[in-house]
Parts: sequence; C-alpha cells; structure tokens
Amino acid sequence: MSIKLIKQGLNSKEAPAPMWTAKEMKDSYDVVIIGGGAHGLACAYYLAKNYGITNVAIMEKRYIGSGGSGRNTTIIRSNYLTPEGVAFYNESVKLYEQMSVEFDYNVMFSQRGHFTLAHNDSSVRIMRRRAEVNQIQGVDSRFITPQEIKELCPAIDISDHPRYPILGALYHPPGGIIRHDAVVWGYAHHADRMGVHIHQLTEVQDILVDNGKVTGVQTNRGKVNAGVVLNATAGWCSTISDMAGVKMPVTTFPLQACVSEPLKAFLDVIIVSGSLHVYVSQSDRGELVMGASVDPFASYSVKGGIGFTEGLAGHILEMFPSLSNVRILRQWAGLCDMTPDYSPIMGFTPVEGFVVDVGWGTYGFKASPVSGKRMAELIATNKTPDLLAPFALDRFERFDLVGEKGAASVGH
Ligand code: PYC
Repeated sequence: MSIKLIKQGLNSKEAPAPMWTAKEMKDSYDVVIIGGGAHGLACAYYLAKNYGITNVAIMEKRYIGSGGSGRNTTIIRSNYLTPEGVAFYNESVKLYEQMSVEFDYNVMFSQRGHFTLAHNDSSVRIMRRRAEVNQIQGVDSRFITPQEIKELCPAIDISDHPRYPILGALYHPPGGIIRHDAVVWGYAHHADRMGVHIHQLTEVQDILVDNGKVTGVQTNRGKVNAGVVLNATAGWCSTISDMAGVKMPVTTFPLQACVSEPLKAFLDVIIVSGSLHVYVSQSDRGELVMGASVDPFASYSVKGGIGFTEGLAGHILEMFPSLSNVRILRQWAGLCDMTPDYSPIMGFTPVEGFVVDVGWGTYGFKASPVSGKRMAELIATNKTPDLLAPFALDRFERFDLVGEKGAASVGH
C-alpha cells in the first residue's frame, strides 16, 4: 500500500482515479438500499463480494456519509451487556480489525483501549457483570481499580475530591477509534468497483408496495423497480418505513458532539463515563473528540447548542481539571433512532421484500461491518442469520427484548 502511495505522490502526472463514479440510474435493480451511510454501503459491498449480487443501487438523499456515519465520535467496541449484543458487536470489531488489509487502504483503526468508569456501587456491579458476560464470549474486558486506570491514563483525576470519585472501570483493550470517513469511502469504493450504483442527491419519496410485496421506490429522479428494498437510514428510519406501511417503535433524538482545539498528545485511551454522561478521546490531529447525552427532547435538529457545551465542559473537567482553558473548535449533532430496548431492528418486515437495518440509537457506526455483512446474507439467502435473529422487529410483539441500555456510553 505505502509503495503505491509513494509512487503516486512522486509522479504528479498520475491523477488518482475517483473512488466511486456517478452512474446512469437504471429502471430496475435487484436490490435498492435507502441510505448511503456505512451500513447501506457495507451491505452493498457484501452483497457484491460474498454473493455476486451487483445489480444493486444505493439511494442517498445528500452525499454518502452525510448522516450518522459522518456525525459520530468513531468509537468501536464490543463490551456490551447482553450475550446477543456482545456476540454481534464482537464480529464487528473483528471485521474492523481486517478492514485496512481488506480495502488495501488505511482506515486508521487505533485499538487504544476503552474505559467505562464507575462512580457508584451500582455502576461497579454493572461493570463487573459486563466483564463476565464479555469474558464468557472471549471478549477482552475486565474490571480494574482506580490505580490501574491512573497507570494507563495518567492525566485523569482519581482523587476523592471530585463530586463523582472514580471507583473503578470496565477496561476493554480492543476498543478503539477509527477514521469514520475512510470507512464510508472504502465501502463505497469497493462496492462501486464491483458494479454497485451509488446515487447521491437521490431522495426516496415513496416505497411502492403491491399486494403486500415491495415492487420498487419512487425517487426525486423517477421510479425504480426493485425486488428487495432495504431501509438502512438513520434519523429518518421511521419516516422511511412508514412509506411501506411498516410502523417502527422508534423515537428520534439528536446527539451532540464537539471537538476541542488541537492539543499536544496526552490521551491515548478512550474514557467514557455513563454517570457523568461523557466520552472523550484524542484524535491524531490532537483534537479532543467529545460527546454527552442525547438531547432531552425528540427532534430532527442537527444543530449544536450552548447548553450541551456547558454541561459537557463541567463533566470533562471533573475528570481532567487541567483542561480548564481549552477551547471548543466545532460542534455538531447526529440523529439517533431509539428503540424501547436500546437494541437495533434488523431483518424482515410484514411487507415481503422490504427489509430493515434501523433503530441504532447511539450504537450505529460501530456495527456497520457486521450489519452490512449479515444483512447481505439475509437478503441473499432469504434467511435470518443466527446473529441477527435476536434483533427481529417482531420481538416487540413477543416481549422478547434485548435490553442494552446498561451498555450505553451515552446518557439517555
Ligand atoms: O456506544 O460507544 C458508544 C457511543 C459513544 C458515543 C455514542 N455511542
């Protein structure tokens, strides 16, 4: 990879080929995927790569990666609370580990260790329980003391002075951060090269259903027939599903995040506190990438607000008092489709041919490879893969929920 890059850099006449190209929209595709984020693109990639299904179109109303994939804080981890969640996200971490080699392209996955702090007895109990659930499935995760946290993260304040002293942490060494755009671009590039059509600025305005079976979509660029339509949107998943007449048990909340001005490298781990509602890592540009809770009201706004910044700053300073003079550089929000059990909804719906990969709440980006791979399997084989079975839409009718709130890094 590096030799190719060096050669390209030295030979300025050789312009790099575009990573993907705009293609003429066809009248008909085998599969139409709504949403050009990492989930939709990964599904297209695996349909083409693993099953040779290339008559596939991605319909993206803006530009690829403009939704949740470009608005998250890039944390990858598998230290969940439920056995179903751990198995699922563990496969995702493994796929992320192979991604740079698979794409022949550096996605900058940095597995630097993820700490979920506990500030009270009940959090300590939950962290210990998560560690055990993780270990049973071979996920590297353990409960550690404040002294061990300090050794691995010298900048943190573990004294008993803060309002919320640190009593320990769930330590998950494989947890990491990644360049989120690179993930989107990598899937887009390889899907495009295998024949998938990526249609940007193409808004799906209706899903066409005849006699209980999907027949295609109506877009702002015309009607397109399709045997299968996948809803892989975030933020608008209930609106899109409504078009097919399928109700989603989802409420959408904004989740704000921000980055600081660049600082000298001092934080080479990811620190999360569910009780203080904060998570922070330092990017390779030196910026602190930080987030807090979802906004306290349902909305489709992706604007940042001063209330969030103030709350976040107070909580960050509880853990890192030395950051008191650091300035915030920019701020944004992403949309989180929350389900009643904080787990996603993946699989078939009552409308034949209409399948969903939605309801990701605050967990979406980290699941992109596994959801893409397994949704492609579901579409290609018309069977639900074992890993996806717990996340079926009908679990809400069966009262068979997958309660994953206890693994959230984000306050709700
Ligand atoms: O689940 O790790 C997480 C997370 C961090 C920010 C949003 N979700």
